Amino acid sequence: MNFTVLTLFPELIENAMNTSICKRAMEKGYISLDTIDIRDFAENKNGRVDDYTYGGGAGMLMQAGPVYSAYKEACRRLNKEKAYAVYMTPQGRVFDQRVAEELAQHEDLVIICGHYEGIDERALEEIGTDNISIGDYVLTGGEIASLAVMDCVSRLVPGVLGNETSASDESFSSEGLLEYPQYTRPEVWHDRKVPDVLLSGHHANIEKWRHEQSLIRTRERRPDLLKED
Ligand code: 6GU
Repeated sequence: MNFTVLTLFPELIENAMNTSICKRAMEKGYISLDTIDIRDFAENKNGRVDDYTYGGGAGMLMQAGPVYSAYKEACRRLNKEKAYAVYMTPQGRVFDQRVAEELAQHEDLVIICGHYEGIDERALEEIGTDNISIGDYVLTGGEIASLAVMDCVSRLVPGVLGNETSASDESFSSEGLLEYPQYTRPEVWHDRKVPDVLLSGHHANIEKWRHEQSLIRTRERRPDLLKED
C-alpha cells in the first residue's frame, strides 16, 4: 500500500506515521508514505494557496490550481495516469471498517487534505475524488482524519500486524460484534480476579464465554450494531 498525502502540513503527517506499527510497516516495506506540500504549487510569489469565495461569505477556500498540480505530481511519482484519490471532508461517506477494507484493496491511495473552508469544487471534480468523512463533527483540516484512515487501512495490509488472526478477531470483525474483555497477569489485582474460565484451559468453554461477553458488551455499549442492515 502506497499512501501519498497532499497537505499544507507534511511534517504532521510524517511525524504521526513514524510511530509504532505504521513505522514498522514502512520499515518492512508493507506500506510506504510520500507527502506533497500543496504550498509548493502556489501560483504566486508569496506562497498563498487560498483565496476568497465567489458569492461571498466567511472564510477562505483552497484554489483549484495548486491542489490539482499537487495531484498530478503524485500521479507522476506513482507512474500512473490517474491514481485513486480520496478527499477528506465532513461531507464524505462515513468511514468505517467496511470502507477501510475497500480502500485497502487499492495499491496506491492519494489522500487530499483540505484546510480553510475547503477546496474549489472544480479541482475535486477534475480529479474525481472519493469523498470520506471520519464522523459527524468538524475538524479544522483533513490531516487528523487522514491519519485515522491510514492507520486503519495499514493494519489490514497483509503482513503489517504479523499475527494474521488479530485483525479479524477484533471489534467490528465479520460478525460485527465488539471484542470481549481481556486480561493479563497478575491473576488478582486490586481484589479483582481474572474470570475462572480463562484459567481453566478448556478452549471450547473459553470460546463460548468470549462470544457471550461480546454479545453482552455489544448490547450494552453499541446496541445499534445488533440491528440487521
Ligand atoms: Cl475528513 N475533515 C474535516 N475537516 N472534518 C471532519 C472530517 C474530515 N471527518 C469528520 N470531520
